Amino acid sequence: MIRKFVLGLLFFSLCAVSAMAQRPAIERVEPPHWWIGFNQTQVQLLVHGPNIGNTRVNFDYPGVDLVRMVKTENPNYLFVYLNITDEAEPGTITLHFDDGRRTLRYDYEIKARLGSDGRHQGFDSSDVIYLLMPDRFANGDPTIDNIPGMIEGVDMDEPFARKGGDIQGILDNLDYIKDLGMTAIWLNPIFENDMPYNYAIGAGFYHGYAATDMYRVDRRFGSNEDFRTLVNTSQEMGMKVIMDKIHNHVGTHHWFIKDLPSADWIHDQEVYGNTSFRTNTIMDPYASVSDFNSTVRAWFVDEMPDLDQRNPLVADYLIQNTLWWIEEFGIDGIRMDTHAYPYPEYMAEWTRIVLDEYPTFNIVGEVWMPDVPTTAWWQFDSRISGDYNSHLPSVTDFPLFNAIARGLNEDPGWESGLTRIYYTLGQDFLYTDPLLNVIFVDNHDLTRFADIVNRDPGKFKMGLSLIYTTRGIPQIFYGTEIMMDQQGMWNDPGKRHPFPGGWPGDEINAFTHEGRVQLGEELGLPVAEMHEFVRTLTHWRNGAEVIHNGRLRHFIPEENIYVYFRYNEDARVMVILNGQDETQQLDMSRFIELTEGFTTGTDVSTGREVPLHGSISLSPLESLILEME
Ligand SMILES: [Ca+2]
Ligand SMILES: [Ca+2]
Repeated sequence: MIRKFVLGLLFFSLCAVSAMAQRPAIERVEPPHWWIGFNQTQVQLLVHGPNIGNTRVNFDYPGVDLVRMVKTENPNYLFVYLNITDEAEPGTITLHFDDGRRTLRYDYEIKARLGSDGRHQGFDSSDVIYLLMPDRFANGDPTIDNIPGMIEGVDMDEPFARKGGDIQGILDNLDYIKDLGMTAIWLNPIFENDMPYNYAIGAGFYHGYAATDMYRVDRRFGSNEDFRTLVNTSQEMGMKVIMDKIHNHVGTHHWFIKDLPSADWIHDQEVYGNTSFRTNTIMDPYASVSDFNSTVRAWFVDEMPDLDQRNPLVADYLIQNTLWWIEEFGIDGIRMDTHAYPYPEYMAEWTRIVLDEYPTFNIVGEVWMPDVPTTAWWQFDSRISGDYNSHLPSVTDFPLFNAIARGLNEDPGWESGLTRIYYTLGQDFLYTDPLLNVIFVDNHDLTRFADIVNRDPGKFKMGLSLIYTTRGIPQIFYGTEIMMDQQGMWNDPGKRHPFPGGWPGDEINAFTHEGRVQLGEELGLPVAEMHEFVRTLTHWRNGAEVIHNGRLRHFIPEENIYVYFRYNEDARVMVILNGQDETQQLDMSRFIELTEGFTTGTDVSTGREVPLHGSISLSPLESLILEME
């Protein structure tokens, strides 16, 4: 595929002479507009159109200077760097592109910034994040299921096809998410993904990770204005919005991939192949160069060309694209996809700049690492990353997820069962700030938690109890609150079934209590009870400051019972997880260092009162979250 691009570029240069004669034109300028008042005053305008690279730009606008023009081997590009000083007033810069014979005009708007009041709020351990996949949550506007001129439409029978979920569907159900108590919404990517599909090999791009335009919401989800409405409405309701971004790759049908600015815009797939996914090679002191390249410079999949962020034009483009979305829509946070796959130096610089411009903002990097050291390496100011500082506040806590998924299902032993969770958390000294870890029992890439615990309600509640009460920022994947499972489908679409009730004509509407009761009867699962459990825990946690930032102290599991406390000067919570599928007695005397002076604990979800001294009886797989008095 790369060879084709290179040949294409060669063709351009061979035609350079005749191209000179062709009239330059402007088809696209990115970013579409910019602002006055960033710390980083320079902005790169990517100007694209036939032979625009054969022009020179000039303009006259008080407070704005031309820094430089950069041409690439493709004459259809001109990169114009402006310096927008604080002296500039909002308005329109008329740019003149002159090829020596004629002049093209382009009006470029610079705006005043709106400020961060009620926007750019960041997220932290006081939040509970609801993750949803826009194509799979709810179809609020069937009139945009199929867009003339876009490659793929809706096919409800094909698992890898689009299902028609959209922004209107999310807006229609914000009340539901709010009622659950969620304080933040993380959307899987909303960028245009106008990609050809091949369902036979599972290549469907409903998930949004193969952008074809990084300044436009996919029209099958809605418009950029619809996204603005979603952000504003969510924020007015007290819910933050976290946007999913990808800087490692775009889709093969991205407009700039179809007309590459330069061969070094992306990595050559014929040289580096597809990624090994071995992101440990980034910090492995013994990693070979070829292994590093096979991770960082290789393509994620055939449909996702790997961007070369060492090219400063690419780096500037991506950093500005981020600032544009934050400033334009006022989003509160970013979840950076495949955070470990671009050059780590670039990721650090990107993160530093974003947080420098937006100090109240937060970013979680998807660092899907197998263990605590390789995860902790990625957190800001890490003591174990040598000279490298990622600047990244939040990391995805896959080690804790792995410990939960294994620990709930295996026989207890010296380091297995709930002890696995205990050991994993005991390595928190490696993190700069484990309170900022995003913690979860599943997400869009993982087996549904209902399947992980084989639909066992006790284990299901135990996993949720854990992420709601241990350190970190809990994230709930849409449908987990109704025990949604994969219905025997063991690929990605199985993890992302449409939410029942989100589609016109759905027989069961699980957005309502009646629907959840009905769904539970049909599946033989405590669907409504689980929803109420999640709802109760979320609302309780929102008001429980001791869980947000209190200290954590835990005890060596005995008989597969894991006990820990969250405590501060004002409150104390005791969590007891009975990992055994049998009734057990728990002698409370071992916990006297934290129970002294308290007499009773009241379970948050059931109201059951237990004495904090003597011995208590635990039901099989019982989880207790006790507010201590
Ligand atoms: Ca739709
Ligand atoms: Ca890469």
